Amino acid sequence: MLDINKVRADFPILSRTVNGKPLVYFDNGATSQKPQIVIDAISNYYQEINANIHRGVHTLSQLATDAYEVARGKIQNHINAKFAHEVIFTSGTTHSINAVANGFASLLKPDDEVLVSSLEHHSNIVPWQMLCEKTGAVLKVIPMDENGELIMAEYDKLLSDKTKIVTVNHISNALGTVNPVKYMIDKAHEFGAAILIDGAQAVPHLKPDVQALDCDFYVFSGHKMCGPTGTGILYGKEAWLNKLPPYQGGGEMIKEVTFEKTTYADLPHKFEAGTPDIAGGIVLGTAVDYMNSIGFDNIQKQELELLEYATKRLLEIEGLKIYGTAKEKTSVVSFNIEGIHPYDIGTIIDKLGIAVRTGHHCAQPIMNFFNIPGTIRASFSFYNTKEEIDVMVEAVKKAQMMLA
Ligand code: 7TS
Repeated sequence: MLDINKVRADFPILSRTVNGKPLVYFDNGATSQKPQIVIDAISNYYQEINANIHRGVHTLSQLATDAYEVARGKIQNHINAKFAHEVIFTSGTTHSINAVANGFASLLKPDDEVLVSSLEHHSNIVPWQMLCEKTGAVLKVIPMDENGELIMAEYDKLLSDKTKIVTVNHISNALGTVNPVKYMIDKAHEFGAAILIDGAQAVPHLKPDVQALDCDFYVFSGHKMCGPTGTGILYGKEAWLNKLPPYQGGGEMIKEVTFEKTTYADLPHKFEAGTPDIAGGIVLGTAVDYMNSIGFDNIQKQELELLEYATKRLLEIEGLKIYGTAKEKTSVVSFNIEGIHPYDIGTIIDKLGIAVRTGHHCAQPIMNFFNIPGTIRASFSFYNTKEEIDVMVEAVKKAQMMLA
């Protein structure tokens, strides 16, 4: 069981006020808050061992390099990657997806097909469109239904020998749908296609096992799982990472450079050009340790309770509609109130100290599907409480009265 008061005490920001009211932070889908241990680890790094990595023989450089590689090992263990060199540090999910999409440019030819799901964040749509523009490959979309669930019968029909890569999120940021990724991975492989799983919204809620999933790529951001901004991971199976050309050229990613020819470094360095966010990578390891110390069973139990409670309480409000009613859903409630623009509700409840996201959530095709400009999205973390949900429900009712 979670001792919620103890957990909340780990997050200094949760005790601040906003607009004179206690902060209610329900924008966890955008980014999570950070525990003190993560905040301290950032300053410890700069106070104790700051140096560039993989470069000097000097002691600090060794210490920083060791800490960076320890963090890589922690992430390898966390996602159960077979090798540490399959774990590439990036600046976030967006960077990771672009690295893979860019790599596929050398492998695709006109009329090959790329399958994306209709539930994607823009960062898992646009890089693939750019890839298709570059190569003449065709982008196909896996449709969804009114509940916000992908239609697997349609997915099965779209797959063919032309399919070269499938890309889908593990969990939808706008609706909270948990997608049947294991089924989708196995199906893609039946057709010899690679598959990338965007785990940006999954890693705050669950511990992915990339070997059990058997996905070819799994990508995520550190900042949504209690880690620092500017950090992310590209996991790729060794064979795929060896096959793809590097995304960026520069220092650290080479074996030998002459003006005639450059040879690339081995994994993972081939994909890590330039000086990375060293502190960020190390502290992402701290964040992973922190999440595991809370325990994903505890996290899921708390978040499921919050999801059920928020759904029930919000539906008490007249004219309120929830978007995203999938059977498998994480702790996200996207909603609108009849006749009121989501932005107006968001603005009023912000005055009452409540942070939610309003708008299209970088998922415009989902909003188009429902024929709405956007939603109000409350996304809960394990450190949120039912009392906070009560505060939000009362605030939304107040806003509704003011705007009616
Ligand atoms: N994929 C998904 C599923 C996401 O939810 C996000 C960010 C990204 C990719 C991009 O991650 P980044 O760290 O590279 O920016 N989602 C959101 C959100 O829902 N609200 O703000 C950011």
